[in-house]
Amino acid sequence: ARRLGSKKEKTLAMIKPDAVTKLGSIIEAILDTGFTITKAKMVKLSRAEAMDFYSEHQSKSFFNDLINFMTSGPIIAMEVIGDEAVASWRKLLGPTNSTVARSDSPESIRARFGTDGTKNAAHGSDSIASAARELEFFFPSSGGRGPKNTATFTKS
Ligand code: RTP
Ligand code: MG
Repeated sequence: ARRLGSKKEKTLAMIKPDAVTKLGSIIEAILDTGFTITKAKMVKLSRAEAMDFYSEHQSKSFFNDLINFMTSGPIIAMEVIGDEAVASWRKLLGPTNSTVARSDSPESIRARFGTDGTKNAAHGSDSIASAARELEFFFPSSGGRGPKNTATFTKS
């Protein structure tokens, strides 16, 4: 239910290659938290696409490992809507490093489904501006051919 003073936001939730087989459990966790899933797409990113998506990290020491990991198999991108969805989804994700997540936030997605500091199960946009950029990356408003996205997944 929409509480007074709550802020409806959209964010990008992405299941990374190591956790795609856990799709069902992750969707369950997303819906149990009260989010609505409004779009979903499975894609295998090219190196150029992964480098574009994570361009903010291009100068980091872990960039090449990150790109190798993110192009190692398909990913699932989802548009998720809810109260303060950007921060709230990142809270459900837990700490970036899954080993840290298992000690600090054992119920989190990264604790439950991730492996280490690189293979960490899922991604969440880190700001409203990032969410807008990342949603446009996977779900361009220019549309394209085929049926329009109007279906949603939600728990009443
Ligand atoms: P994400 O963007 O994927 O949601 O993760 P995040 O905000 O929690 O962490 P960020 O600093 O943006 O890092 C992006 C992804 O790069 C990999 N990484 N590896 N080995 C390392 O030191 C290291 N640090 C980050 C992880 O896959 C991380 O999620
Ligand atoms: Mg990040």
